[in-house]
Amino acid sequence: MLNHFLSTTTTIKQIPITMKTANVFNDESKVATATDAVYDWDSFKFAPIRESQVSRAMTKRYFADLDKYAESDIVIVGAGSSGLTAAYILAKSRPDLKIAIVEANVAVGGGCFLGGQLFSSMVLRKPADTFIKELGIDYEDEGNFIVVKHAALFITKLCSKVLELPNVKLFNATCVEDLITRKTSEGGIRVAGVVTNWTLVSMHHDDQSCMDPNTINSKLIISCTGHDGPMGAFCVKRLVSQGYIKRNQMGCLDMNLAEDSIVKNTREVFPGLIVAGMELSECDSSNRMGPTFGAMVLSGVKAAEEALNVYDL
Ligand code: 48N
Repeated sequence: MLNHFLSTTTTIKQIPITMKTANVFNDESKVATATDAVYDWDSFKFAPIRESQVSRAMTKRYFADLDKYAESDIVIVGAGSSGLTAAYILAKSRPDLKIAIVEANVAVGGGCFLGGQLFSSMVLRKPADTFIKELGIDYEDEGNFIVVKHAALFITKLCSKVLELPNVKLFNATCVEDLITRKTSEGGIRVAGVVTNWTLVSMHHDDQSCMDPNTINSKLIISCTGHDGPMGAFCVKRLVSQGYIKRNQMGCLDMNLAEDSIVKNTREVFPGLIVAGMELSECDSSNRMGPTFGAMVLSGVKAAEEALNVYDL
């Protein structure tokens, strides 16, 4: 590739390069990578395909996943920093569990693609550096806290590690728009799954003819839907609307108080529902912490531990 670039560029200094030439399309034994392949751009052609093959390749797999995860062991609502951390810990420590992640946005990350405002570096207070080390991400050590050079580096590395695990399925651009509940033998109520729809449909139920939802049954929901955004704190707000729990809104910013209480209070807030990350502040009135993410990460770790300790999964 570089050869081609060099051969057509007179201004670039000729860099001596050794390129393994491999006919990347015909000689299977020598399938080169993009950096060492030499493409003959003049006669370049992709292998032929029919559009229906692409459609079937996508839909066959998606519907197989819908079928497989229609009964999940755990559903994690929200693929922000706390939700993805919980998914990583659970899926890695319990490869026997089926874990569905439902994320309303097309993209994962929630508030964690930037460090804060429009600044990209991400601050995590110790001991959250333990998780960054686990992911193998470089950081700068500033004593009581560490700095990852870009928040997107953290969340994309975490997401790729989660999606590489065979027992996880991310349903993105899909929103949890209600909860499945069941009466318990003691006469109470427990959460027993989620009700989902395409996010664009969920956001327009009032201005289009009804499009009914889909469902995922599961033993446990871990809700990490944050405090912000069009559906922030969804599961807490849904239980509040039914009068099952009280609503105590997020408190003002106090970094030290906020991070300690979010991690300490990560727990099952209702039978069948563990809440983690900033959604918790919407039921405990914890302070907000602003642009520091250590509590999100360790809240996700704690939610995973609570799930394994409290539930017979
Ligand atoms: O990043 P968030 O919003 O949530 P957390 O708790 O993982 O991290 C919170 C963190 O980013 C902060 O808020 C920082 C620390 N700031 C604090 C402060 O003081 O301001 O991710 C939540 C995810 C998002 O990706 C949403 O799209 C998604 O949840 N989501 C949903 N997904 C599916 N169904 C829903 N109903 C839903 N609601 C939100």
